[in-house]
Amino acid sequence: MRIDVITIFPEMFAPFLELGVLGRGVAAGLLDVTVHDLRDYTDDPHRSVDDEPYGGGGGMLMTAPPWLAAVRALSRESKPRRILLSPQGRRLDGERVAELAAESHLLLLCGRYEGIDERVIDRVVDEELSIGDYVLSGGEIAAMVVIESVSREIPGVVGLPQSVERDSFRDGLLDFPHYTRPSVVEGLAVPEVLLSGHHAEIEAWRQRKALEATRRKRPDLLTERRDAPAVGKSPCAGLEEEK
Ligand code: 4HQ
Repeated sequence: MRIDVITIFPEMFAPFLELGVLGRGVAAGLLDVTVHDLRDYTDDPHRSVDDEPYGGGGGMLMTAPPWLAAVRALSRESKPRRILLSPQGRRLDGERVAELAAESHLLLLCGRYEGIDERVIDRVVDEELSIGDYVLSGGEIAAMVVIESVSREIPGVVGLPQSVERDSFRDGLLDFPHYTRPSVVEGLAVPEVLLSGHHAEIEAWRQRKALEATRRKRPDLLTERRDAPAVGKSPCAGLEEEK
């Protein structure tokens, strides 16, 4: 997968793209991320990218011409899905992440200031995408959230395929609790079943703990599930007595 990013702060992306799971995926050529400086698409000596809003109101806006030039220049060889990070966008979730991972080329637009001239959205943006209902100072962190979550869906980026399958949300449930050595921490012992070597029992325990955690911490995930099992066949059935 190819991902291009347009920003006035390209330096923000360097350690993010070099380190950890993503760094390995990039180094292995599993995804090709290129970060572009919006100012390279200006044509004035000051390389300016902002101006005052028509109608007043204070603050500064990003002007349209550098964005139009940058997006068009980066859409020449292939037709990327062009995404503006914005609180006005549809909210990102695991389902959208998986859909974006199926694209061959993404172009992420990171705004700053009070936002971007609306005509950029009219002309060269396919969708606005939000990472949550709060306000950031720029789209860069939001773009990193998209890159990191999407990259994990690319085969080979995450070491063991089973760690992707097991993750929270994969089956619509939160993760089960995890334990490693030492076996006792401040008087708290590891649940016995995990030391038993009974793989079927361990699997059943993990499934039950995942359901319990979801019901307790994120009950909304159980009611929102598209594949929500019919009443009676619910995976939560029988949990009530345990409490
Ligand atoms: N932004 N999800 C960039 C966000 C945001 C979000 C506010 C986008 C500022 C300039 N982006 N502008 N939430 O808060 O994606």
